[in-house]
Amino acid sequence: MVTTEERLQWWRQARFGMFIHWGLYAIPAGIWKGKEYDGIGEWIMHHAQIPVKEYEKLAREFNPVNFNADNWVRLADKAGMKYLTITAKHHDGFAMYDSEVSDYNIVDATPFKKDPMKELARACKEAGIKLCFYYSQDQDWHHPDASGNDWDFDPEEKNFENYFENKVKPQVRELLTNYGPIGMIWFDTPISISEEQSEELTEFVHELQPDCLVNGRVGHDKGDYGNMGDNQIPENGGHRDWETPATMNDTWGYKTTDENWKSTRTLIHLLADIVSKGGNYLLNVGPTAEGIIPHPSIERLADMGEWMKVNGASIYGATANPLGENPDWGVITAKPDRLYLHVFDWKEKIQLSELEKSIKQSYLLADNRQKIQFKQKESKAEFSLPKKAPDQKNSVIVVELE
Ligand code: JFZ
Repeated sequence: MVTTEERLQWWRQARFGMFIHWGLYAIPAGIWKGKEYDGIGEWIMHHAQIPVKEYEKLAREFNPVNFNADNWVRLADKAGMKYLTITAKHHDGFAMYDSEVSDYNIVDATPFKKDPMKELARACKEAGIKLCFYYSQDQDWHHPDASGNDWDFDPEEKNFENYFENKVKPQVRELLTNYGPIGMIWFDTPISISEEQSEELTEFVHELQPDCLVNGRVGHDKGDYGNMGDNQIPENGGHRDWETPATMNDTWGYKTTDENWKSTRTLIHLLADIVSKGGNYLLNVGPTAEGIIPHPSIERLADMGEWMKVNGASIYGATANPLGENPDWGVITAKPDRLYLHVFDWKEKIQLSELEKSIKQSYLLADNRQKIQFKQKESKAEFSLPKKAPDQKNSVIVVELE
């Protein structure tokens, strides 16, 4: 019997993963019949109340000839990401993998006719990155018995049990049978699912692949760990492991008009902040209908990878700040007998308090490991920083404790 603690070991070490929202919604990309719709791109069918009969015609146009699994996995790998979670089926009900359960899938319904998840499974295995699947187990706007589509279907007529037994479980079985070891199933938006069904689905995953994690959005506080709201970071982690799913701009699925990209500096600070509170950062990319990851995402991930090369030790396997609240100059991540001071706001002197051990030595984490002078008096210490703030890559200070 594998325990949740055992399942979580790789995940606590990983700390940083890639989220990929990719589906038919990348074709309209936020615009439907000439009208631009606000909000997240993968919700266009809902926002525009597109009838199933109209929306499913998009499948005939979906032909991502520029999709290259090796390129996508290499991007994640070079960014320092250790797991990759991709939408196998989002709320629109379209399966982005070869499903025998429903012909509404990328192999049977599109001119592409190939299974991108097979390619990603191979590429992830070669790169040593965990492949994980996002699966919308409750909302399915293509199915009369699922939640979410009350413009084609009468909510009073829905039989959720039928959807759960005859689409959800068979498709989750396919995902956990046909693609090798899966790191996690990332469920989402539990609305109609009962507590018993959330429990049953969690056990179903664990029976098929005992090492596979189940996220908290399976519903009713079940699953192996909790999920924060989108782009939400808690002040403290709460009662169990947690993860922040986050966007680089303001949408998960590709939108032609969303150019509101967070800077690399912001993304690195968010990563350090999340880890300093004990969480994981699942950072999203939204590929186009042609299979291309937008260039601003590629740029930011490459820069984050450069930072991770120098500072990864302060992230991978690191845990929450043991000294309590983060200071005003940055955040603190920790390992046994070691603190990592992520100095966002470089200044001549910075202070620590609540120390319970003596400091052995302190230095910049960057390759030059430049010594940092400090004075300690009981639980308080003051560090004298080099006047010239190093570039962002070199702004993590190691404090080794006795
Ligand atoms: C859900 C999806 O509806 C969305 O399309 C995307 O896949 C995102 C990652 O997950 O959106 C949510 C779900 C939960 C919350 C917010 C947005 N929440 O708990 O605040």
